Amino acid sequence: GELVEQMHDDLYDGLADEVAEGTRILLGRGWDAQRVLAEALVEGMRIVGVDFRDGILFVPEVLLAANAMKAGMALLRPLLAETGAPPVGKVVIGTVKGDIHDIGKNLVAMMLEGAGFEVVDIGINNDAAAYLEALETHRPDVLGMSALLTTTMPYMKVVIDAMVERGVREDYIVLVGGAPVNEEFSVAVGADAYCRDAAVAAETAQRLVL
Ligand code: B1M
Repeated sequence: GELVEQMHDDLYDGLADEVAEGTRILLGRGWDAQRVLAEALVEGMRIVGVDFRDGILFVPEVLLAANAMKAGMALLRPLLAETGAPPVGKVVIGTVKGDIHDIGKNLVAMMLEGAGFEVVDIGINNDAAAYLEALETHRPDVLGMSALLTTTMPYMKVVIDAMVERGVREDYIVLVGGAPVNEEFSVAVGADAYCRDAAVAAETAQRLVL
């Protein structure tokens, strides 16, 4: 409706308070968190992405839009992450070296929490040593890697090769995702599965861990 379109505009304009307010109103109308996320926030960011690609928006504007999206996500987080279930496993997740995109990864982390996983988020721009160190420290069941750039996604193979070299590849389920990643790529780099979106990531992690 009108409010959702207004939220797309507010996200586009980087208006964090307005996006947060719109999120609150939709929740107040009884929308579930998934629907607010998909129809208001993710769709709004998709529109930003198109104009970014076409050179209508630039990095500073898109950063503001990302900030506004995060304001909405912060309100959805407790709803998406709430779970009655006992912990089903542990996940270490991070964005690969050279890549600072974190919205998709953050969403995946929230959905994994909602599916009952304990999630250790190691942030952005992780080199292979950082991933290996996190695996050793936290001993998760699953490693999740995110990449949003065609230039950074090959780094997933560097990380997996480093795991093989260290002799620990088989100790973990490796899931990969991000806009440029696909099934074929995930097979080529030696991951266990490609996850198209956050919901699929949560389902896949559950399926492979149990
Ligand atoms: Co960037 N950027 N960006 N950017 N940016 C893209 C990715 C781009 C497609 C835009 C475009 O041209 N249309 C393009 C990449 C082109 C390419 O590689 N082919 C691009 C570019 C070029 C760049 C810069 C190089 C621009 C520049 O500096 N000239 C630069 C690179 C910086 C760097 O990383 N070194 C850059 C910078 C930025 C900002 C900092 C301004 C900002 C990021 C802010 C932030 O994340 N904190 C930004 C943004 C916001 C985008 C777009 C517009 C939106 C990304 C996003 O958050 N989407 C993006 C355009 C687009 O994707 N259409 C774009 C929403 C999010 C919910 O979706 O991240 O796909 P997504 O995550 C999904 C799935 O992919 C999946 O689940 C998520 C939820 O369902 N998933 C996983 C993601 N990770 C997963 C991990 C898993 C599983 C599933 O593990 C198990």
